[in-house]
Amino acid sequence: MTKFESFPIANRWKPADPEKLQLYSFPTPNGVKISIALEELGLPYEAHLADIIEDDQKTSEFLSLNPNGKIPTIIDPDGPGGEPIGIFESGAILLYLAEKTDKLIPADPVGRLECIQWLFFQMAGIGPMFGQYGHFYKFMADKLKDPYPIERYENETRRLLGVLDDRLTGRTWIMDDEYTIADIATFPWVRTVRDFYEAGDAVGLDDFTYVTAWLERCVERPASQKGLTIPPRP
Ligand SMILES: N[C@@H](CCC(=O)N[C@@H](CS)C(=O)NCC(=O)O)C(=O)O
Repeated sequence: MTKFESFPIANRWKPADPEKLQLYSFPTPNGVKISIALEELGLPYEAHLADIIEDDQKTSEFLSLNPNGKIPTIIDPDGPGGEPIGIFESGAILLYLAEKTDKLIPADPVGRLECIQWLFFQMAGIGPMFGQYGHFYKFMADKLKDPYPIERYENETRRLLGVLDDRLTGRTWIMDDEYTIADIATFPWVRTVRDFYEAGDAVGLDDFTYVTAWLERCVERPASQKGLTIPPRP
């Protein structure tokens, strides 16, 4: 049995090198978390474009790996016990990669938990709230009869930026001097508010001076520069 025989997704997006980790993604804030982490770690991988504009993520092959029908997903041919493993949910993938390599996560148990806590803060707070904000602010503003959805998510986005700003006060990275999966999970979403939703002024991003300085530090890392464009848009 080949390593990928039990993964229908690999029939649609065929691995060129079955020894490499396979990433199925699109360059959105959730997708680039994984390419950025893989670039930081220097793990060999192949990136396949699952085009969410074309609904690739709703095909039976994609759903066989992620029943939730969303990018990103991975297959690591060298999973636990040397067996291949498929994983979905960007936070779970980041944690898996950090634990597999013992990198991008603090080694001490308390720091590790603190890092996981901030990872979950992104997954449960920043990602869903910023995402809803962008939906209403960028894509639905013309159609809304009521200002409530934009107000609600704008206020929540601002509040969450305040929490992040407090955390980053006097710190280089979310986990002090250690760059971790918590930073990698979070900065693409802040960048999206500024650059894709073009909502920096609306949320008062410049008032969050620790966040904006940290965002620049994150973005200018060579792994970020590369990972932010993987896989390339069609
Ligand atoms: N909680 C999920 C969210 C994934 C997600 O929302 N992915 C979006 C792109 S950023 C997607 O696949 N959208 C297409 C769709 O919903 O059909 C994760 O972090 O992996």
